[in-house]
Amino acid sequence: MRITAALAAAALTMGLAGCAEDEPSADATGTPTPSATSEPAPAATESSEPAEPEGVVVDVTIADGKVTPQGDRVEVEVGEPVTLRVTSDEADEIHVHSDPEHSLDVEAGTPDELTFTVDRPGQVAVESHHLDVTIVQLVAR
Ligand SMILES: [Cu+2]
Repeated sequence: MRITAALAAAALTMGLAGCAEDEPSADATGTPTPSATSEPAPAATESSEPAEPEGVVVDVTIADGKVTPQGDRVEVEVGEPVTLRVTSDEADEIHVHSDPEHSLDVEAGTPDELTFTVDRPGQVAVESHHLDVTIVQLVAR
C-alpha cells in the first residue's frame, strides 16, 4: 500500500513537474522534448480542416461484403469534379467505367479517395470489382 501510494505520488509529481517545465524550456532551450507533450496540436489542425472537395462527393462504405450506396443514380455535370471517398473493411478495387477509365485500389481499413471528371455526357458505372457490384451510376450531362 505504501509503495503504491508513493509511486502514485511520484507519478503525480512528475506529471505536474513535466507540465510546468514544458513551456519555459520550450522558449529557453528549444529542445524537442516539449513538443512531445504538445502532440494534440497537429491532431487538432487535422480535424479542423474539413477541406470539402469541389463538385460531387460520393461517400462509399464497404463493410461485411456490402457496399453503400448500391446502384444509386448520381447526376453530375460534364467536366465537374467527382470525388469518391471510400472506406472499406477489406481490400477492393473501385473501378470507374468512364473513358478514360479510373480505378482506385483500396486497402482494408484505410480510407482513400479518387477525384476524376466525366468528360462526355452519358452514364458511367462505378463498381466494386471484388464484390462485383455497381456502387453508383453517374449520369453526366
Ligand atoms: Cu470495372
